[in-house]
Amino acid sequence: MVAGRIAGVLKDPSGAVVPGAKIELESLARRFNRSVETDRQGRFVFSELPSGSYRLTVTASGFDIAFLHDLTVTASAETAANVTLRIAPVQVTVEVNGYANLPAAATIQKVGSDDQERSRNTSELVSDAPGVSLRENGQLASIPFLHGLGDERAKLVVDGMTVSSACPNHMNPPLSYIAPADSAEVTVMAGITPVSLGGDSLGGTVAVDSRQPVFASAGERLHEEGASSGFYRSNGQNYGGSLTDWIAGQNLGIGYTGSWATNDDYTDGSGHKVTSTYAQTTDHTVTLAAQGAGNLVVIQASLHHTPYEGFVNAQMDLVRNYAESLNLHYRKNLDRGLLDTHMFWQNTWHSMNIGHDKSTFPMPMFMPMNTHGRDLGYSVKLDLPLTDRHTLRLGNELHRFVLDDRWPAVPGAAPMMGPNTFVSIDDGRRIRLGTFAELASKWNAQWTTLAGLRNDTVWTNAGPVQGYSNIYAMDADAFNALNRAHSDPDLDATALARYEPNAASTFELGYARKTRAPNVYERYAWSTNMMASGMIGWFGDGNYYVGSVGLKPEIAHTFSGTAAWHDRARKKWEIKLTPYETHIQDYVDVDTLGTTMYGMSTFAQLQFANHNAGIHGADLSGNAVIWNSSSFGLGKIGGVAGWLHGERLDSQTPLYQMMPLNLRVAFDEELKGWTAGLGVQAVDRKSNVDPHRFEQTTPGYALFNLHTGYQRGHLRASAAADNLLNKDYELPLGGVNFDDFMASMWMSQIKPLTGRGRSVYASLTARF
Ligand SMILES: [Cu+2]
Repeated sequence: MVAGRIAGVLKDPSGAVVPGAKIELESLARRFNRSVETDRQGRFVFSELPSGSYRLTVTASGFDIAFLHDLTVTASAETAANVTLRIAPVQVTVEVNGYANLPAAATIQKVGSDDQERSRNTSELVSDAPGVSLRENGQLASIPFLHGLGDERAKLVVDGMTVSSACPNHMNPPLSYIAPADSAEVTVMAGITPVSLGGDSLGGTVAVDSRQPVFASAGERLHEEGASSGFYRSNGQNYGGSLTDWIAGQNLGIGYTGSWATNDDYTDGSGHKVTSTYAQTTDHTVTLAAQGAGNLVVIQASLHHTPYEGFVNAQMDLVRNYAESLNLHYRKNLDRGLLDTHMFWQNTWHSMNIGHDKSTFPMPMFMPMNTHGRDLGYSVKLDLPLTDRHTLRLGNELHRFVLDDRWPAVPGAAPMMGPNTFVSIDDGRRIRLGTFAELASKWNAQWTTLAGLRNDTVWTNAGPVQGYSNIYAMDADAFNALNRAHSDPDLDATALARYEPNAASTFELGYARKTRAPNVYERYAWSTNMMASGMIGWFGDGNYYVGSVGLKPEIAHTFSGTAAWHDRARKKWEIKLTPYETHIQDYVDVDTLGTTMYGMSTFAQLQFANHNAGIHGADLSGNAVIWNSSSFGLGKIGGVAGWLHGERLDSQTPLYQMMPLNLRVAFDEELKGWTAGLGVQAVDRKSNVDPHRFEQTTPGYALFNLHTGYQRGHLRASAAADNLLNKDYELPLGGVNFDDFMASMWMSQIKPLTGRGRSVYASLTARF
């Protein structure tokens, strides 16, 4: 079999050629993405392409984005793809969807410099996707919830790597290891996920990818691109910057991305300073890439250092997190098909104690806690077009996570906190081997299906433990006497059928069975001592958590449908509705061991336990071009609404942290290098609360923001005002303000965490 190619010339409306434009090619049958730049004569070529259907995206500054849909490549032949661009005021960010291998409800977002600048952390890049809500978790990594299932119930993949939180409070989740400045593309699949992109998760998948390497084109000796950027936010004195540079020949490239950001505590809408919301972080990534003869190799080496980060909704703060990682990506275009492999390693040193705000409260409790996590894994995926209609996808992956969690003795604090080291987790292991097969089929112009099966076998274990002293001995002895090794062979299945009766509508129905085995803390957090169990838990609720060695995996059955209507070119308007229903067998919830009162507040000591649960809801999203003319520019409106209800079935009580009805609407205008927008976020009152965790209701609220930007040549300036009206509001997924409770000497009524008051923002970016 000989591969085919696509070649073309890019021109502007006057017929002049356009050099230096970015041409991206995506396969409609598989997850495949390549990009080149047009040469001095406006030419571009993609060679060595497997037969199949492709979509071409053209991005050139000063022009509207152009698409060529459904380019067919056949063996040994050249497909012509000549494109004429349309003048646009500024480069726009597009959201495209509807690939044969992604559900219709999925969104792929190209991250623009505007998105990078305006996101405090990488999780915020996904906050506008349908089905997503964010839980506050420090300043560096909010936690995405997909259809009410978040944290480790959602799969978070960064450049093909899967890493685990090496912390009993999940202060360092996966998305904290990629800075917004390094993020180029975000894929969000809430609910149904193809087995090739899922595994060991229930709620869906968020994949964040950094820039694909761009090599010099035929007429170019060296290709260089880069950017430097700085920003300032008034609320909390948040400022920072980033630098990225990439130099490549036709076969080899090297690049660097670094970013740094710092912030102090923010102030809420009532003028109250919210303590322990400070943070500082630095990221460095060096990338090496090589290509040739249908092969692509990318090696990334990263260092992430967070010297401190406060956690207002936890008893402890992060006092140091240092992680180093290596990621190797190898892709080969086969005569027929595509081989895609990743190998990765990450080493994380994480330390907690009370930080500089909590240490000023009355009776501060110093308590060092050190965790060390090691992630090691690989993935191999093979796409094999069987016939014109069917593509088979096979894959195998391994993720090995090893964790130690030790709390050194505090001098003079025996027997509560000495004389020995408290061993919270000793050599905790979670090893997962996943294997899948998936068949993507395009039966005719109207019908496509996707069917997949996967097995993930998860082995967990942990070594013997000890407490600070003999007062912990009963629990430690009982734990050490247990057989702690588990193996959970879990089966996932996905079936999707899509019907596109015409170019203006899409209907899709899907079913997924998804499983997640318990994490190391859910099984092996062993102490029922109040002080020790108060250190465990990633819920921001102030409660006390104890593990359960016998915990079973969670199994979710999800039925979901999507109906979408759009104009034929998918450029002017779209409206999309996704209702869903999930039944979760053995959802890892809690049983109450006891309750305790401090002053005016009540807390519970809870043990992880399996209970059946159900979540149902719907997402509605839409966007439309309101006007598009040379004198008025481009005006657009977009909105996302989400509603869901989650319930534990035996007690008929609400699940913890279910986002109430919420709506986001944004109006944006672009004219001659200038952009401006107005956004509204409205959230209903949270009245369905989990009684087991003493979750509190939060009132409804609406937040307004304004933003503007101006681009001229290589320079871009932007400014924004968030929470314009300085609304005082409580975060429905923010947990409690534990700092205020500590500051009152554990006497006050604990309250939900309040959100940021008005903040004014400015940034400047130079591209070179
Ligand atoms: Cu931590």
